[in-house]
Amino acid sequence: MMAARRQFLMLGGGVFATLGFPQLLPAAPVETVEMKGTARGESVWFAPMGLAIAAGTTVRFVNHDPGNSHTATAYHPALFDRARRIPAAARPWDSDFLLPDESFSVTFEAPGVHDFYCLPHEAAGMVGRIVVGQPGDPGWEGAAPDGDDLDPEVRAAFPPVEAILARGRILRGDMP
Ligand SMILES: [Cu+2]
Repeated sequence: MMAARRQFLMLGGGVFATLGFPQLLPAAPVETVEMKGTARGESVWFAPMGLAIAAGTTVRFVNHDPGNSHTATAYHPALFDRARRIPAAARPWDSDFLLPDESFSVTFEAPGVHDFYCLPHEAAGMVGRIVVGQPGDPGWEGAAPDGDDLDPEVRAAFPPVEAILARGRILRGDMP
């Protein structure tokens, strides 16, 4: 009688534990890219500005600049008629304007180099690069060739793909 009751309690505890801790289930990976700026807005940037992720990772762009609105916008002809700088297999994406503390998430699937910019601050060098997977992955598409679409200062602001792959993430202070 006692044994049977103990067995019942243990079983009950097991069911409770399973239902009570859903966070123990494996979650899809999530990374954060912050939009930042100095108090008077002389300088604005993405942090990190270079990020290496595995396919299937969701990146959350969050505006942590109290003084400015920002966007995270993929370079793509469907968005403001820009030359494509994301893999052909990737869907174009655009956060639209994010007010301070607002955020926007994108899940990256296509292997390769995904370049993006902030609509009002591209000319100030507010651009970023996300590298999904690595060269040799099926369908990998490397960095887009530098066309006339970009000012030389903007081209120079993209962290090199090799540096992103080597370090995982590149912050503004890591750039030469
Ligand atoms: Cu901006």
